[in-house]
Amino acid sequence: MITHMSNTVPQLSVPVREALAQGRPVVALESTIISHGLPRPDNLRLAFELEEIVRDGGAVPATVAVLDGVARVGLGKEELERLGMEDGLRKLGVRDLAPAVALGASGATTVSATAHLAARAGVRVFATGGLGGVHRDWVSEQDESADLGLLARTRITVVCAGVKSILDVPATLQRLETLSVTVAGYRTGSFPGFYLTSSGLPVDWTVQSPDEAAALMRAQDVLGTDHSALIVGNPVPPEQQLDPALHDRVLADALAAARREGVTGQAVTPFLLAHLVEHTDGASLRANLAAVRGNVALAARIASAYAAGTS
Ligand code: PSU
Ligand code: MN
Repeated sequence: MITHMSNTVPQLSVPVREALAQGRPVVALESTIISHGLPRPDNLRLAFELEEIVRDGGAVPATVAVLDGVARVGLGKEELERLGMEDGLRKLGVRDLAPAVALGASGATTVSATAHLAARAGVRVFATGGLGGVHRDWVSEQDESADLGLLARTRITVVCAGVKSILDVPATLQRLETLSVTVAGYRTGSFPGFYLTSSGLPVDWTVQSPDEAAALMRAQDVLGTDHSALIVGNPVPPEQQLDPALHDRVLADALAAARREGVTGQAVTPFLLAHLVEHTDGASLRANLAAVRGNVALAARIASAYAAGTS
């Protein structure tokens, strides 16, 4: 039962393989947000919609997952449907990839696992909602997402709306500085706040256009700092953000509930996100969807600008 291991790892879909071979732009998309981060049936609808947004932006979508022990970059319709509807899919960080492949498991990939597989396939740009990071109770729990360490050693540009606001955002930005991961705001001098347009914290660099982001990536390539990621923080438009007062109030409840119910490990992030959706009457979901859509559209433009300048 280990025949799948003789396949190329990761397995590329035909459109992704052809686009990469011809130097055309490809955008990687993560799958944890589909399987574990969003409620059904919005999740599956979004999976298809995000691929369409990438195509509209002139790039080829490459949703990443591990299905029946095969690590895949680029999924077909049935595979996307499995991600959106199948019960019992695992949440796979980068350390889970080898066991999932060796043991024939199926799961959605987090930012860390998606970035790893995408970079290995030669995909340069990746879009998600919000990155994982340092959790608020880090001193007692030591809970820091594997996303950060992986981005410190992976050649990929991640377009995101900052890090999830359930986290300790200042500590996360500090960790990114320590890890030497480049962070730039897209047309903003402040780090986006995921559901909120701004986290209230500054970023050192701002890019004003996809061309400027692509120029930054090419500078990483020639300087040899392309062994680590570029994080492009793309804020949700102010009119689509979650009301900041509501956000702060419900988030405090969610954190207290997680503590009370003893939620730990990989379960923490999905628990908090679901709690916010429920207790904001879906307003957090709408802000989350708006952020992801905007990030995917921008990622397609950055991937196109980068491909245009390097071919
Ligand atoms: N952003 C979202 N929803 C999500 C996530 C990010 O809008 O569900 C996922 C990403 O896959 C990210 C993961 O990599 O949460 C982080 O989980 P953890 O904190 O357990 O590392
Ligand atoms: Mn964690």
